[in-house]
Amino acid sequence: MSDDILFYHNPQSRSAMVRAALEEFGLPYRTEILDFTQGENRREQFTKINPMGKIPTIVHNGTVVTESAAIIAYLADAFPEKGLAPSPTSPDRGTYLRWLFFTAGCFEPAFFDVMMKRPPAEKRALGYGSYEDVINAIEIALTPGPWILRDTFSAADLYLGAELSFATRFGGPGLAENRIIQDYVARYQSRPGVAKAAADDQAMIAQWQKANAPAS
Ligand SMILES: N[C@@H](CCC(=O)N[C@@H](CS)C(=O)NCC(=O)O)C(=O)O
Repeated sequence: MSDDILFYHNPQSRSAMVRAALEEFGLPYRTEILDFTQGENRREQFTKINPMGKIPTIVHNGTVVTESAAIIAYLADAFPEKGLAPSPTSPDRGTYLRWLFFTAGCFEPAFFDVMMKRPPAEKRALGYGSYEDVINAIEIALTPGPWILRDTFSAADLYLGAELSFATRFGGPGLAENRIIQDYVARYQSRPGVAKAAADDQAMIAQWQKANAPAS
């Protein structure tokens, strides 16, 4: 059993959010790149670790953790000295957990409903509500900011900031003009670890593109 963090990654995927978190935590980790075009995430070697064949996935101390939000929350608890999660008895713990779960359970599906032109979730029947309601709730949570826990940056921001960056990049309706969200995204993206991870991932993507460019 190794206490290294083994990180399954592809820079063109949600695992970029976890790489940003790992860099922001300042944790050493080993990266295993999975090439979707080669079906590497669907090979038995990986599906015996994550039967969903999805990344991000980490293995730490023999435990497999999947789901971006769970991985980020796990790291914050596993490395409390990094100060990125309020303790279980802190009054901030509820707010912290609330927005981690809200981002995964409400923001993501509502965002994909609008992007994939699926009918909006009925308020009562499905657990997450409309895109407009979800965005409104996030705006309230980020006011006055600057972070979910006001002046304290936490792992909840590592996840919400990453999701809102991703959603802005993919053209989530109204996000580019939303001052509250854009100011928050800019603060998230200028965190040193987040910026380093983005630069490293961009460099890896550029290298792949160069390697696969048709010979001229
Ligand atoms: N619920 C997971 C979603 C992970 C996910 O869907 N990852 C995609 C990349 S963004 C993936 O691995 N897709 C490969 C596949 O399904 O074959 C999370 O939040 O981490």
